Amino acid sequence: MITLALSKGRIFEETLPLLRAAGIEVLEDPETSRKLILPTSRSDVRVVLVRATDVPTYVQYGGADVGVAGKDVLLEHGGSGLVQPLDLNIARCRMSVAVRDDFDYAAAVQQGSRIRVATKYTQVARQHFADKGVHVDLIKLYGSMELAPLTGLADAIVDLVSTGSTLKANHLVEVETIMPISSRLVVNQTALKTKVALIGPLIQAIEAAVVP
Ligand code: PRT
Ligand code: MG
Repeated sequence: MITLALSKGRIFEETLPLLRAAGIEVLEDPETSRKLILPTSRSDVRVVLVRATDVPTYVQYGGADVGVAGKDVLLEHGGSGLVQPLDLNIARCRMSVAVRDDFDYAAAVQQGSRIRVATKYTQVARQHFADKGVHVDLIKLYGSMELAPLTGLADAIVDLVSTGSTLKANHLVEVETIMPISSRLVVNQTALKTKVALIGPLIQAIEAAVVP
């Protein structure tokens, strides 16, 4: 049996075609079902639904053998106990620095001011500003980062951007792109060895279906 950890929403939706190409149909719709374990058309494959940020943890400790997680989530998790054989090129976006449209970020950086940055992505943000030699105080948030500059909680945020419409609706502007983000297949290090007969072909079939 292989247990595959997915999160509801964009990762689930965008993983389905890859699974289908590998001959796996998920038999229930997570948006209408209340089940957390979904059967598939293969009796030896099941899907478990977990929060996006919990996918690496499930796979690391063997609660799932395989999972799909965003690079953002994997960088914060650290990746220990995980093998990352494939970039699936799905759920794409970018991680960026954004500020209120009336905040002069370039001037603040040039003056060497300490900038208050709110983010869920403290590891990536710390590294990014250290590399640029920008002095920051990081404030950890778990959601709605866009609100922080509007309320005076922070000068800037580090968040994911895809269309840019969320930033625009909140009078924020992107001032730096930190990195492109997509989702990766992650595999439990031990399961990759002990269940290689099942997991090996699954990785190959998914790899063949990835749209570059
Ligand atoms: O939503 P929930 O709190 O349950 O969990 P989650 O936000 O961790 O999960 P989910 O499903 O929203 O995101 C899963 C993964 O999708 C993330 O880890 C990213 O790798 C990837 N992804 C791709 C995105 C986006 N695009 C994205 N646009 N994740 C989040 N967003 C958010 C962003 O944080 C911002 O609030 O969408 C908003 C910006 O979108 P635009 O289109 O207005 O720019
Ligand atoms: Mg979300």
